[in-house]
Amino acid sequence: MADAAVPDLSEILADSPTNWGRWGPDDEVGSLNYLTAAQVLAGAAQIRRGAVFTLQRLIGDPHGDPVWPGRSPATREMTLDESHWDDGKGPAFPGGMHCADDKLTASLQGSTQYDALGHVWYDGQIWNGFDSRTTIGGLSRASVAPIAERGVVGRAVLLDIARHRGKAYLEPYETFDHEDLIACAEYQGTEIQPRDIVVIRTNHLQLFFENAVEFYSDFCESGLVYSRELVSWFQEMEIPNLVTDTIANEVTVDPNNGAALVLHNALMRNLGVAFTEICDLEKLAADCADDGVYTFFYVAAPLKINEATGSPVNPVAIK
Ligand code: UVW
Repeated sequence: MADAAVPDLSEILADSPTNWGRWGPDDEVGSLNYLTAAQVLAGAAQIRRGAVFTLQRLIGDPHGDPVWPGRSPATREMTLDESHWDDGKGPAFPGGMHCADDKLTASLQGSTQYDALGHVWYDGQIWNGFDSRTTIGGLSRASVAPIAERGVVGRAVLLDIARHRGKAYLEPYETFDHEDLIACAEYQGTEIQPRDIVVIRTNHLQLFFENAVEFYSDFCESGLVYSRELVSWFQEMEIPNLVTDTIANEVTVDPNNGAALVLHNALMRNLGVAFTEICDLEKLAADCADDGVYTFFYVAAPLKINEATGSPVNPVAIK
């Protein structure tokens, strides 16, 4: 239910930049278009040691799966295992093979994931001006499938905001902006280059793993906060992809206007920036702090799921 005291996103974002039409009227991958062959080569040039880091969180983590309030963590169920043969009900394969099968019931936004560009909207239009009615019954425009089809490969930079602030993790409601990203890069001795995939560590989800009940009792994740200047910076820097270790990549409720997920709309809907959420950046961040190198080759391919609003993914960082 909308709160009458909170301005509509159309008001908040009235003068916020957009990239609609930049890649033609049928474009469904937005700022990922910046990831040209030159960016793939610039990314590959970051490989120095052959050190590989996978950034997905474990689905079915015994310590819990952090999800947006209202979504359920994935459940996995065995559909075939040795008990079927114990009970005399296992299939009789010629040669006597036994096997195990299982199935996953999962929210496509409920783990480390890519959002489709059509995942959020306001004013009846999704990314690139497509009608929001194209989301009914499945995203016939700007689903995750076109992102999965092209893949996401390029040079990436880790901005360790928690470390820059001298903290183990950022607190609920704690915000930062593009100036903080620039300051963090300077502190790290790193340059954020145009078309870099921006990877931000807050380690905010440590709070979920310490006490999930408390984490959800007053839910407001730390993260980037909207300003027109921040959106212009993303546009001018031609940032293709925002990757973070929080559930929603931004402060949940904007402290300046009370609206939820403003950057989902300003960056994803309006600029076409791809969002990758709920990453585990701890091992990568420790390595970057250790060798002082915060840039790397980033490769991610969400699953090709027809008309889906998002997809699980296991991004890979290579240094
Ligand atoms: C919501 O859609 C609420 O969040 P996310 O993009 O983090 O899945």
